[in-house]
Amino acid sequence: IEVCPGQKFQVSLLLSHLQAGPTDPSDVLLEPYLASWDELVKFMESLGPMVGLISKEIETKTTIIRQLASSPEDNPEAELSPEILPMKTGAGQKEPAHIPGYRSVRSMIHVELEKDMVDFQQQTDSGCRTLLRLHRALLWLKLFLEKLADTPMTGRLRSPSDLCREAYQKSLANHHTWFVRRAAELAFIAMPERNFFFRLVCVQDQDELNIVLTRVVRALEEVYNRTQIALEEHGMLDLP
Ligand code: 1Q0
Repeated sequence: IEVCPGQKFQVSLLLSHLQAGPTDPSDVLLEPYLASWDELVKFMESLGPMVGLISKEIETKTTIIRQLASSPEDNPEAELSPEILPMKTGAGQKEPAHIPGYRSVRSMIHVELEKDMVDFQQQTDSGCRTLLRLHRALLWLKLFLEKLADTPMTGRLRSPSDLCREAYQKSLANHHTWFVRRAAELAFIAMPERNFFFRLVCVQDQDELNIVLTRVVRALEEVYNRTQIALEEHGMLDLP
């Protein structure tokens, strides 16, 4: 997969973040997970102000998890065992780059359950319920990219806008209020034509787009499936 110079969103970066996520045993590292979303936000920003609402929403969610991950007072073990923490080098600061409790999806689940931070009855800003929002959006993205990669044997290629709407109705829409579903309609209108995606990922035609997107979808799937299993095992697929 080529690196496109001068473009903000880089599909190669998205792919490498997604591939850096999975870790053993059946877990996903949070830092690359959130970095994948940073890259997707760059894509959204290239679509203009119509979808600004969505990139803001993603940034709000990633910021919540990052703040939890970097607040030492909420993470006693960060202070107990500073020697195992990756340190931000440079200024000689003793500030942890991230906290072990929020290293991965499973470690976050364990830390938050242990500290009774996950509310199964009402809405809070726990990392788990916040991750669940991003996780559901990842399913939408997977469905959308699968459809965009697909090259029908007969008939013409359908517009990304329609594919986007279909993917949304099968996934995220089920979790959104009426108002948010209307807002999503606006985002579908802003979805660019297929040629935009050729340029975005530096390919010439649909066959090449298929190759690139298939790789992204595989990486996405791995991250999605692992997160899904971890959340499911802890009864966290419906956190308010
Ligand atoms: C042009 C892109 C179209 C995107 C289609 C999805 C539309 C979703 C619209 C949602 C508006 C967001 C407003 C807030 C929603 C929240 O209510 C909701 C629940 O949170 P909470 O705290 O109230 O319980 N939040 C979410 O569901 C979070 C995620 C929403 C946004 C998901 C959009 C993901 C976009 C990814 C970038 C697409 C890149 C494709 C490029 C691929 C190139 C190879």
